[in-house]
Amino acid sequence: MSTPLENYLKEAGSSLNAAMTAYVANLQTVSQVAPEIAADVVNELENQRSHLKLVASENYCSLSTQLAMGNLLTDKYAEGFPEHRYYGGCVNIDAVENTAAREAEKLFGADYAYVQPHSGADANLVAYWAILSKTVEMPTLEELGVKSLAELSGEQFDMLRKRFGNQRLMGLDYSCGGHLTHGYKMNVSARMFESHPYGVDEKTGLLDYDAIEKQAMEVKPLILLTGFSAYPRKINFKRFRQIADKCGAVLMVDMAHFAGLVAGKVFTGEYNPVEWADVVTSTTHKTLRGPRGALILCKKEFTDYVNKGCPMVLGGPLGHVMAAKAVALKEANTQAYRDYASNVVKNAQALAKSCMDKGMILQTGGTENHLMLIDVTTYGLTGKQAEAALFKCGVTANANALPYDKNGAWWTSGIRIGTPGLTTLGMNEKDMEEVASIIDLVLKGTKPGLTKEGKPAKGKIELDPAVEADAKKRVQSLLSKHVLYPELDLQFLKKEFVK
Ligand code: DSN
Repeated sequence: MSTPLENYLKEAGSSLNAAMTAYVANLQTVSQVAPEIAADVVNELENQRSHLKLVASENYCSLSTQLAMGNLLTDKYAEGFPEHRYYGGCVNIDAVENTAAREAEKLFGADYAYVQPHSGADANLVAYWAILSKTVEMPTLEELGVKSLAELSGEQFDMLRKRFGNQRLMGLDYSCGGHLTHGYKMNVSARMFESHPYGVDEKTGLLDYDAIEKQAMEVKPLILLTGFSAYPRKINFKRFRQIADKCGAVLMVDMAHFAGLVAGKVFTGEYNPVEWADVVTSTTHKTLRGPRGALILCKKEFTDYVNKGCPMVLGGPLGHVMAAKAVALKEANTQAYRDYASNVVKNAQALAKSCMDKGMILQTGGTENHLMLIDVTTYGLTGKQAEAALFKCGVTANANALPYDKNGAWWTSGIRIGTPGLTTLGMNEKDMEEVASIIDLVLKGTKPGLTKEGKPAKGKIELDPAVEADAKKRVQSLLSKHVLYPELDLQFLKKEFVK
């Protein structure tokens, strides 16, 4: 019996393409051990091809980026940092990490880049560790009267731990669009620090820089942190720098959501955090369009502290993922990528306008970045209901709390949508009109479901079947004009790998 690769080579003839060949070879090799995993990969391709991806934090990385991860770089331990490892034989991991880090520095104009963090949450922990290590003055061993930390008494150690751990962090409140790791009370960040979150203005939904300044002067945080998971506007980092300088804080920015807009030179000057912050963290897989992972950029005086991220905070770096970060960072330093980043914002603004033309209420009245928050209570729905109805019709989005949300963080009153994914597929401002129209159609055609007692249930929906059918048809029509990874022949992959 011939193998999938042999079948592909025979079928493709002269129309053979490298990406498809690599995919078939990869899946064939995987399926020799775990056919169900090969099938999952193909099913995920089908899933992603058949849904409009409006999750603001997701994207589609290139096949070059994906393929850079499928190799033996995963086999090497390399705790430490380049040329300073806890294992022998790291010369090639050093080369990979150095390439990725130098590419990040070039792309963002940063003094130093650290590309090991496995996720945005990890990157934030490393940043906290580095800032604490650099800024919190600790007694010397001599002052403590010991030759090594191991000799410390329990009491002395507790004293050191308290000095390190009683610092103040001031980040955007989770309920106003901040991230869990920015000092949310249930997150480890709020156990490490005394957390003093700032909010957004209740009427406008915007950051109020004067109010933040007043609060910062009262709190005097060690770290003033900005960045978000759900805020549809630009942030003035120059203003944040002034506030940090005035209150004596280290300025940290988590640019995970909008890193691609910084890389793509859409956010420049006072809107470019790298120019103003001491430490900047980011994921690599959102607008930046790289592999799942993260990085840190910092001013040179933080370099030695950030470099201790592994092993002080992180486990061993993922060599194969750092390789993929290098590929994606190179891709982001091209005119094609800069055009993409600019189109992400154009599309978001077109989508926001079309949504508002349909009567939807958008938080802050629009967007200046890649995302927007829609109040779905005007349709009589919770965010969770809207998310479920949209998903049934082939649209993926997520329920998201609006600032000071009466429905709380689980059911929510809003949905968050964004344009990074659709823009990667090549959709334009005209397509955004159709996307808004589909969202409106679905939400209008959805009613809250009922509990057994006949009361409206916050999590249940009743979706009009005619609306569902129409919306699905329109989603598929849009997606058929913008196929994800057109090099990959889904039907062939299904035939060979999904039994
Ligand atoms: N999960 C990311 C987001 O969706 O914004 C943040 O961690």
